Amino acid sequence: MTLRLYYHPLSSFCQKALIALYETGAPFTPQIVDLRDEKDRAAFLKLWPIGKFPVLKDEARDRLVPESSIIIEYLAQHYSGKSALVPADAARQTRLRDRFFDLYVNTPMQKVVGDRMRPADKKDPFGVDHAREQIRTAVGMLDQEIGSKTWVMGETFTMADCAAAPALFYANMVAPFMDTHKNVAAYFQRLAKRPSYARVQKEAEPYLNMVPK
Ligand SMILES: N[C@@H](CCC(=O)N[C@@H](CS)C(=O)NCC(=O)O)C(=O)O
Repeated sequence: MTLRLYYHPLSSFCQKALIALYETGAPFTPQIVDLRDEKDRAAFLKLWPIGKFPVLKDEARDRLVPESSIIIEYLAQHYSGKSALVPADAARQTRLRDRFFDLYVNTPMQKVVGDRMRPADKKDPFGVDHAREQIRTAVGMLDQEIGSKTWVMGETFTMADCAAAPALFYANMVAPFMDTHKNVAAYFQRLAKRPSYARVQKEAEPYLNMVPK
């Protein structure tokens, strides 16, 4: 096994990379990192001092690949199998939509959840309101766009869908949209049935009670 994924099953950005790994069918060794565990944390920081996962290690090519989108680009280049995670004829549009979900859904969702873990005197209600507003804007845009499509880029499941699935799942917890945005709700139902994401969700289930309410 040449690939090793450093990750946590609950993390939305790790789930994004995991979906891509399951889509490609590339064999890999999953290595759970518990950032609350001092030893795990220190070992992970030694590997990638930024301290954010997912990180992929490719022993065969002697490469360390951080950042979920870069991991997916790497898989698309070297381990794509039958999947077209970044289709050559629509690469820029795919990347734009991947950025869209990371920057305007996933990151603001993290802001809202992260604020729940802050001490009472360190909360940032203004930032949280802004983050929720950003999610609502992004979901509204997606609702207009996704209507006639199966996946974000049309009929092909791409990196953009890998980014969308976990981002939407958690975003719905902090700025619910299932009852108000029917097209996004239908799209999320399709994502939930996609075997790669269904597997990721099943693996995350035992940890879901760790999400701060
Ligand atoms: N831009 C990064 C974001 C990764 C990220 O934010 N990961 C979170 C988990 S979802 C993390 O590592 N959080 C731990 C921390 O910040 O201490 C990517 O796309 O991989």
